[in-house]
Amino acid sequence: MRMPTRTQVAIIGAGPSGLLLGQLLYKAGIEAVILERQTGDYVLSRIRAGVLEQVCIDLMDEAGVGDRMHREGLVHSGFDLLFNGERHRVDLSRLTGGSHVMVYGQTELTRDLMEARHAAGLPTVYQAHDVQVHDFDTDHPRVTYRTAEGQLHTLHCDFIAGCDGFHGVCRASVPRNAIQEFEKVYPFGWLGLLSDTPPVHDELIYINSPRGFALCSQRSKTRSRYYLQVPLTDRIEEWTDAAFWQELKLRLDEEAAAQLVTGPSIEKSIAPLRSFVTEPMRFGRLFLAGDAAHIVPPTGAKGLNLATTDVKYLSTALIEHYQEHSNAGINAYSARCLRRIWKAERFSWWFTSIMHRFPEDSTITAKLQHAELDYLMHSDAGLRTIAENYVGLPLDFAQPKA
Ligand code: RFL
Ligand code: PHB
Repeated sequence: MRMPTRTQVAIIGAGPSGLLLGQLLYKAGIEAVILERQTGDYVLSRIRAGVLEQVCIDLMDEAGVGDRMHREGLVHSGFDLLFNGERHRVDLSRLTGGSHVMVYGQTELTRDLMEARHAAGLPTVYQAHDVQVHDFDTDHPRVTYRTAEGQLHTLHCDFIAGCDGFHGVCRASVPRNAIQEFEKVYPFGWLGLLSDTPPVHDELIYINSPRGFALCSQRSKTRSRYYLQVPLTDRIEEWTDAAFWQELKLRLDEEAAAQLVTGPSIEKSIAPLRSFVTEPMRFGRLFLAGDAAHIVPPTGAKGLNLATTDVKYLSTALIEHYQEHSNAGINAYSARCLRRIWKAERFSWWFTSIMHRFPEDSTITAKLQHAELDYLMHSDAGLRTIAENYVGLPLDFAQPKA
């Protein structure tokens, strides 16, 4: 491939944020080049999110890549909460006037976006090493990188989109006095296991058990995804499949434990839990989007969904810039995103706090968690507050009128 030397938007990172941005810009006739550190296969091997909000579903449609998601994704109109030995259903559809979520793996969503980009012949440089962003505080930003063969290239552009995840280079390139970071690291992680076994239940089950949190999720009618809260000191090599299944059974109710089908793992990994927000999210002509700007603990299933709404605000702003010669969206980008992000951060932190065991917990804490959950499950206002946050707040929620 001939390496492009100039584009309108240089996108760093080919995860869901970068690929979706590329696709929305392409639909609007705006050029972009994506630079990705890893290979495409490596990006697809990372097992992450599984639950899409309506806003994310709509964006996949807007990007023209929603067909397979609608065919193969599973519409879920509720989920179960298990605590104090009892299971309770949160009826998302009833509580939100008909909304639902879609179970469709991040891997599949990423594959659909990658294939659409490839089919349209749009430029993506995989294995772009040593990416560096320059001069984003001027009107002439540029990005330098080395190809897999070691050649140094420069890409000139109008804007840089930092879609390069939590460990990316874009946020790290911002002068320390221009950025504020807010962070909370939780004293446990999630051990995840993927297996080709039928899910234990047709909806997700979130579990607060005396042995710690667990989650029964799924990718399809034949593929399950389970998680266990584990101490941060646990090492993945120490968790055999047999040990995982045994521990999961101990955290389930009797009915679910009796129905659990076990099998060999396809993937197993431990993820730390963190709440993290960067303010602001725009620095001259550099924008941060997705995990590059914020992290939520996965309990609320919000990370990928937030990433896609950042991308919606960013693509709208860039389209306004090019088509209407207005910088209003660009100037409002950071505040718009952050207003939504903090609400998802709050929900994810709160849901994490009432569902997990914390090392410092005393015996009263579990009792208080059960009382809160019991209250929520028996109050329509309580159920509604969980449901409307879980299905995702509308894009214009609490946003100032344009
Ligand atoms: P990504 O997916 O991390 O992609 C960033 C890309 O940038 C590349 N990159 C670079 N490229 C060039 N040069 C550099 N210097 C670079 N540095 C990095 C990386 O290789 C990568 O390809 O960020 P993005 O696109 O913002 O997407 C965010 C989502 O991946 C993330 O928020 C979700 O996975 C979070 N998440 C969930 N979100 C949901 O909405 N619903 C869920 O059910 C859900 N479950 C989860 C989750 C995350 C989890 N883990 C493992 C943290 C479950 C788990 C266990
Ligand atoms: C997942 O299926 O990976 C998943 C589902 C719901 C969550 C987190 C992860 O809250």
